[in-house]
Amino acid sequence: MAPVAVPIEQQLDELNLSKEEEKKPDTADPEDEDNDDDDDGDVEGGEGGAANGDAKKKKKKKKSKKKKGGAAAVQTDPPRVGLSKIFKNGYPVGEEVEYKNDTTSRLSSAEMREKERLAQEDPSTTYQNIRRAGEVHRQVRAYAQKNMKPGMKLIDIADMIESGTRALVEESGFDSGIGFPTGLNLNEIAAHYSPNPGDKTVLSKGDVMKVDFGVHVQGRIVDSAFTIECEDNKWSKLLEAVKDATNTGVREVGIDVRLCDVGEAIQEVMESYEVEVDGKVYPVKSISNLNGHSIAPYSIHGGVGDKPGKSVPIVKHHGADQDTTRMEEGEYFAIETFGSTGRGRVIEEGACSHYALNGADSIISSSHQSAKSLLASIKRNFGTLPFCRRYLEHVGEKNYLLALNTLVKERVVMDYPPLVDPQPGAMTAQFEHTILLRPTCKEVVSRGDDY
Ligand code: HZT
Ligand code: MN
Ligand code: MN
Repeated sequence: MAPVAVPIEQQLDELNLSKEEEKKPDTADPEDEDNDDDDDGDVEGGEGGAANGDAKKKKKKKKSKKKKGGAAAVQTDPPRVGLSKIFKNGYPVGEEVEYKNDTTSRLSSAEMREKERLAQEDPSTTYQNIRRAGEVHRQVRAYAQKNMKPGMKLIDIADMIESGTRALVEESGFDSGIGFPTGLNLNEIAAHYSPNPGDKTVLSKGDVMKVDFGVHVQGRIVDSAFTIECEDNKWSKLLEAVKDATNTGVREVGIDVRLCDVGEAIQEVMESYEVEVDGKVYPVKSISNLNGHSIAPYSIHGGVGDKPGKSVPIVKHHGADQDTTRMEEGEYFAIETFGSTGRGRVIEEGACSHYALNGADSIISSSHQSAKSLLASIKRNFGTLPFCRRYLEHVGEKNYLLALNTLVKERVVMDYPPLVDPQPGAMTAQFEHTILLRPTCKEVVSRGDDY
């Protein structure tokens, strides 16, 4: 956007979004049509209905020149304009996809359309929260994709993503914020690596990095991830295989679809690829012990109380291992697949960064005073949302490591260590989308023009 660095305060000023004005939002401008607000059940084409809209952008630009009173705000560089300032009549709709075997034609069913209308009116089921989170994810990752460069510290990449998320989602207590720690997973690390305070790791030429971050609005979490290759293109076939596998998962999922059938379809596509690097040919394997998952309000793994969430396999299971559980209307899912040129199985290895309160059982609190007070802080600041060590520092905790380890030992807090393919030289990739199983169609809320 801006060819030379313009201070954020100046950019906000030019948009008439100085700090005072940010606090008293304009009333909705009925003429302001910069969102695709059509919930009339029509399915948009293959490319994301959300992140495109060039024709409308021109209109938006013209309007934004009118600076006084009800100006349609545009985004700054870096992104710091809260999305409620930009979208006043609803957030962009994700990619709407017809169910694969829609024999009863949910798309045109008056009953299903009425069900959606009612869902939209209820604050607990409205699609506005997840769509707002989805648009934050698209805008933040577009900025990250443009600005991540070799030589940058992972901690600065994480800060870039998290500062953007906090600003665009208008972080506020439990109402909106970061959904879970930013995963920046290099090479053989498939998931759950986030730099801890003081981490000196640098992104280097040739690195393959999985960027996995989350945004929530009223507990509705968008969980979406992509893979980049720093400078090189050696592993582009691996990235292509995993993107294809994830899109296969997105095509297969639906109301009454068995979880095991999604896994089988994903593996078939994933393992139809091989990649040649430096004269060596590697078959691509689906990482057999990683899964997609359901997502419930404030619950990234989809579990609610004692009830576990649903896992979406990415390999075929046999006999008793098959999960014949079916997906249901109204459910949210993270469809994520991981490919590897190594063993195709991950182990837990390395320093832990990701943690979350153990929501399942109500466990007796620690006897140690330091653990008790850390637990109170975790409950107050994160509730059931996952957090990392950097986020503990962000809320002012110091010298928390002993207390944190105590809570993990007592199983009050769960730890999620990095997940690594242990075969030497293994390369891994991931793509992930959040989808919503609406009555009329499925909506890929995180779809963009990038992936
Ligand atoms: C756990 C802790 C976090 C959920 C998947 C995932 C990143 O592997 C059921 C199936 C963040 C997320 C999660 F801090 N995990 N998606 N994106 N990680 S998971 C899981 O633990 S639970 C898969
Ligand atoms: Mn994820
Ligand atoms: Mn996930």
